[in-house]
Amino acid sequence: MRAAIRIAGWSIVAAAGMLPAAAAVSAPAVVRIAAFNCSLNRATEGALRRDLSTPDDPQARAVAEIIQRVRPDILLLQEFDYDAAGVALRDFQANYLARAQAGAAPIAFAHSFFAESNTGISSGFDLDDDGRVAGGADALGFGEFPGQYAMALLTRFPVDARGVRTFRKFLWRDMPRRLLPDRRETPPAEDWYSAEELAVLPLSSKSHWDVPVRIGSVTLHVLASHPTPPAFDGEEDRNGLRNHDEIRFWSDYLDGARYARDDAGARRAFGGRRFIVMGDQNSDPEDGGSRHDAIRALLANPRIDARFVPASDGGSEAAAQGGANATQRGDPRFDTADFNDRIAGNLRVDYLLPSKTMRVCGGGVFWPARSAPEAHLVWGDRPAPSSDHRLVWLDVSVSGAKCPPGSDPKASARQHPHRRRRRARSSS
Ligand SMILES: [Ca+2]
Ligand SMILES: [Ca+2]
Ligand SMILES: [Ca+2]
Ligand SMILES: [Ca+2]
Repeated sequence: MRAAIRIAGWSIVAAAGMLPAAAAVSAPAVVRIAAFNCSLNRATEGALRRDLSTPDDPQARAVAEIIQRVRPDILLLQEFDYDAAGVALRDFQANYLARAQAGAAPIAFAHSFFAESNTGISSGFDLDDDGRVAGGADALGFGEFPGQYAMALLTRFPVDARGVRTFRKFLWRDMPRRLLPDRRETPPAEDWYSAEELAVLPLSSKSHWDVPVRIGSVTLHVLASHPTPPAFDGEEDRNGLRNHDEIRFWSDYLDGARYARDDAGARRAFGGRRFIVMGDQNSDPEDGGSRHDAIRALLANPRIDARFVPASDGGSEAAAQGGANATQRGDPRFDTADFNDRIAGNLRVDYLLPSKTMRVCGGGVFWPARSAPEAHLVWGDRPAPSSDHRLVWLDVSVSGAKCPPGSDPKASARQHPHRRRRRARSSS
């Protein structure tokens, strides 16, 4: 039995009769955190709910099997169509995750968080300048109906509902040093959008969430967002610029900026000690059509430990698809999405970026080699059997304590020397 608690416009679905937070789940030494753009979006409103109302949707089964194979404790799903009552998310758990897929053990998450998305909500303006007010590109975030391509968080650990902040409504024009698109033919700079349009256009194409998760006695802030793809526009690059600023939001947030009013009206600096920036940023640091400086700055943020990069064998193998892949600079082992090779090629766009206050013990990208037993879950003709993105995971010692034996040696080998150096410095 589950109860939906609605607070200030967003909902939390929690197991009824839940124990107090600290008693619910004791803190494990290592927590597995995953981000998965699972492509559980549909062309029309209600279609995902219909597909998930039975246990038979082949794509949802493949997505669920991947989750059951990796077995994360905290999982961010992206491109998961929103419905206000959380029916699709509940049915995905009951009809897919709770059922063994191809022999994999069922998996349950006691807690979840989801909220409205700007996608598909009409702006009332002709934002893409095609002469009419209609279609996904005129919405507050690209989408054909409200909540298409939304996101949802599933977690074994309780969400601190009162500590949640969302930044769905924060206006792009109110971001300092924002990069607004320009219409080259007309004199003022940055005039692609009118003042009236800028008065309604949010920064976030879906939403930006700060969701505190209580893991035993410590709090982990999940910082989740899904910036718009830097494509599907013209030379004004309105989506590329928005993608850049949506990513830059987190750099500013971690740096203590207080310009952003959250959806409850509060402006205050981020005070979290442990956090993980996660999700599909739609930007590769080396390749593809995004403005790379925002993602590079985030990767280099002094509070983030981005040294360990999740990788896969399948990503390497998929680079042989050719096209754009042939001229890319990034290591294909780090790719997390299998895009059209005539346009973008395969890219690293899905991230888990933990705070330095924790310790990375391992991780990976679920992209098995073509000869591996689980290959059928990701390899295949378009559309892919599960998603065009791959699940990315990280094993994290949230307390910062040493990784237990059996952790990924590559990760711990990189962690230990740094730790020793830091200790040496602080004791001198
Ligand atoms: Ca239009
Ligand atoms: Ca202009
Ligand atoms: Ca490809
Ligand atoms: Ca690549």
